[in-house]
Amino acid sequence: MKLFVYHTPELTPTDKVPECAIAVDVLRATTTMATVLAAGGEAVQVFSDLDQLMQVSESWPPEKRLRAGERGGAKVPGFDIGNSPLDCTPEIVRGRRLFISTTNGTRTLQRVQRAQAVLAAAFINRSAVVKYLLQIQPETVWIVGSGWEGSFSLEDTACAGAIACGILQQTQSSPDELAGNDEVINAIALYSQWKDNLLGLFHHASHGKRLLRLNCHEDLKYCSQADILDVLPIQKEPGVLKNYY
Ligand code: 3SL
Repeated sequence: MKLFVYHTPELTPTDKVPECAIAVDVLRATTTMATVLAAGGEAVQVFSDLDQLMQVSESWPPEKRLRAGERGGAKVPGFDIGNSPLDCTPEIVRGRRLFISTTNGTRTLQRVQRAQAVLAAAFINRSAVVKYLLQIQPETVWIVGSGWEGSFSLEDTACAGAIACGILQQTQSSPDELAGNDEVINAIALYSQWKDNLLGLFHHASHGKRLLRLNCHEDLKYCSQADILDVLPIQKEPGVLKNYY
């Protein structure tokens, strides 16, 4: 297995696709997606365009759908919820499909949707992602951070490092054997420095600060927990993710 880390979707190669692509948006889209599927959501369907989301979800029975819209960290008017994983309780999401559009995370999933396997990862489901990779052993894996509007984000790269460290812990391979690009070594170093204080790392991150300004302290705390959900959002058809387990 060769792992490649890309800090943003814009940095991924355009002339090839990997066997497995992992979209990461720790704050907060992929954390929310994992939470929804763990809470009994039927599926998560992602859109980069808000109007398209409204159009497609219109054909879905209202009691079977939940529309989530976020821009700039805030809920989009007219949507059921924004992008807080804390809103996605079993009472609210069970049996429903989440139609979701966010600033960066849903764009990342769309960018990699032609890969053979497409997963959504965050700290909360890191071990489920590692378990899948060790079981399937894809030859090429891309971990793609969502960043913020084209720029690097600390938390997504740290999560990429957490996935890489999880693989290294359970195999005999060295970082050099696993790494397909320098970004992997960088991600491992970042995660190793902050693994015992992920919440502290989020406080240094520009998007963490943005969410704190929006009073999302509890969201940050929730997103900083590692390995708490045995759930793996995996693409079943373009843009539609369900739980693998
Ligand atoms: O950028 C995104 O996709 C979101 O996760 C951003 S936010 O955390 O909802 O503000």
